[in-house]
Amino acid sequence: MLYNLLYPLSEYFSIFNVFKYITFRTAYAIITALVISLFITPILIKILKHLQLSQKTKGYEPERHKVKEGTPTMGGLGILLSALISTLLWADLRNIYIWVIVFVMFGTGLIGFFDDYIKTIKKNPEGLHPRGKFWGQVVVGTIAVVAIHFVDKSGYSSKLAFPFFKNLILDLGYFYILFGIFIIVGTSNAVNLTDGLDGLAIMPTVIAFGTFIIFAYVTGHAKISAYLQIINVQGAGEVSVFCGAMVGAGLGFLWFNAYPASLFMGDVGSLPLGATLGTVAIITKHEIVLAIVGGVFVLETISVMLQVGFFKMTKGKRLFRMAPIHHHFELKGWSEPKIIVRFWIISFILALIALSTLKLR
Ligand code: 57M
Repeated sequence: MLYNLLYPLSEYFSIFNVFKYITFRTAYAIITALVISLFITPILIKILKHLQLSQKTKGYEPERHKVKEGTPTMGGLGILLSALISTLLWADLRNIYIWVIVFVMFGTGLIGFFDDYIKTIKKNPEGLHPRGKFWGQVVVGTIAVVAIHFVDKSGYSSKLAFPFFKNLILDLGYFYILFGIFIIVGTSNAVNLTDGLDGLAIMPTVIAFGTFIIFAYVTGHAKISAYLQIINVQGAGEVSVFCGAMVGAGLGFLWFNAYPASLFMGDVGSLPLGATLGTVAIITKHEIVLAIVGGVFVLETISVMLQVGFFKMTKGKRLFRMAPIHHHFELKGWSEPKIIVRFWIISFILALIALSTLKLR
């Protein structure tokens, strides 16, 4: 909004020229979201505590989780609000990609909200029926992927680029719609599965959005994308501003979610964080690279698939002590902060590997 309001004034006051730069607006989107998040989250904690919006544990979690009962949840509302305000302030509001992302954030946030509502207010620990949740995500994902296809001017919206192979671009045609929905729904659920220890989901999410600040910027930049021999998507650079807002909002949330957490994000946080990350990967044509950047989420999801598959095949035997895999390490006796920080380190290294794909081709 500031771009739309103030940049035209640069004709009279050259200082407003600075609003033209995505780098400047992204930096301030990070700071703005961080400040808002740090300011509103303590208020949110007070309100959630007053309303007693905490979740009952299901009873089968590692023993240590008993002490977490009573911790307020739905802190994701603070992440969404801070990121939204900051994005609306700093992004070019004529950019349709921004509105597609805001739509995904709102749509999946609503699904997460209903899930949390049932868990906390209705005191039903099972939450929304998994099928209802899934189809809700599919509807949001479909609308987003179709909208991105219509906005695209690059001609690459149904195409898939492969990291490390500059000439390998596969045209998926209409199958891209299914693939795109899979990315959005899959990432949304993967972040949700990861959200089982303090700070375990938010920091890898912050690292992933931080990495996508760079991917979005270079993909949207005609010259840099040509130099790096990656797909150029007109308007994708603006997505950096949104990614910056998510980094700031996420760090603000982490302040309170750090071990021992005073607040959990709830599904109202985890579902939109993952879904918007998937949407950003689709817009910036870095869908496969997302699997590297978000490797921790992939690992957590695969651990569940292997555990469930093995359990069914062997009629009751387990591959891990418990899935998702962070519970396995808990039951092995690792302390919670040790698991969390080690997963952060892995995320950071994966982000560096993902960034290296820009040059290694
Ligand atoms: C969310 N939610 C946390 C909090 C958070 C198919 C199956 C693997 C699904 C999976 C599942 O339900 N995952 C989704 C997990 C819960 O956190 C709330 O949920 C929100 C995210 N949706 O924001 O509001 C608990 O996680 C802990 N927590 C923290 N710090 C945080 O910052 O400590 C969360 C955030 C919180 C708190 O204790 O109450 C959750 O774990 O319920 N199911 C599982 O993950 C279950 N695994 C399982 O059943 N494994 C079996 C299967 C695969 C065969 C096995 O291995 O044998 C685990 N669920 C629970 N405990 N509750 C097992 C351990």
